[in-house]
Amino acid sequence: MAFTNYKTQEINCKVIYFGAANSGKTANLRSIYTKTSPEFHAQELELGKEPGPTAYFDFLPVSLGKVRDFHLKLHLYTFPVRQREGLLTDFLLQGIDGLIFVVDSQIDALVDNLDAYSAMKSMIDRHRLNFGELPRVVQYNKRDMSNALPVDFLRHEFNPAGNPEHEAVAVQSVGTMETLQALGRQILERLSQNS
Ligand SMILES: Nc1nc2c(ncn2[C@@H]2O[C@H](COP(=O)(O)OP(=O)(O)O)[C@@H](O)[C@H]2O)c(=O)[nH]1
Ligand SMILES: [Mg+2]
Repeated sequence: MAFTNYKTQEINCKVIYFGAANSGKTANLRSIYTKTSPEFHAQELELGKEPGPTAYFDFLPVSLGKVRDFHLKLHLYTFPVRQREGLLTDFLLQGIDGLIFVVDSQIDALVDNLDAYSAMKSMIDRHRLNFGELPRVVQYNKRDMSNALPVDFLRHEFNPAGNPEHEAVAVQSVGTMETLQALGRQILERLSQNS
């Protein structure tokens, strides 16, 4: 749940990147880190040094700028998909304000994507979060790969509800900021409806 600190005039929101192992979640955070100017970095971060599966989770706090008189801070986490229950899952899912599902567009990754998508939905159900109401964005990543499936096909599988979506090449920082901004907009709309 978004946390507003009136003293420091900050709205803090929690955002989770879901997706199959190797879909590019850490690559998204790296890209966001390089795209946000240093003065907006709430603190230095230590993202996994090696590419590949993330053992625990990545965390990156970023500021998306000012909304009215408040600074919007997004706390970005990547969700290690092998982790499906337990304390870490509870901690990560508690109080989330929005989610980004990262699809690896490659044909060979389809089964892993489908598996991650259904795992995400059932985790959200188990934590009694309403999947239909959570601000969310679907990202079709790795669009640079020659074996990428057509977006129409991926949309049918991973975005049947027609939520905001973006194509991306996370390692080239293409589409990563747009994905996050699309989510930020939905989170703000939600906050203004509830206030
Ligand atoms: N070609 C290409 N490779 C990517 C892209 N995004 C991520 N990768 C690579 O895919 C691998 C897994 O990415 P990573 O961010 O570690 O995946 P995670 O397990 O979801 O955190 C790494 O080797 C990345 O360099 C992309 O858009 N295009
Ligand atoms: Mg990772």
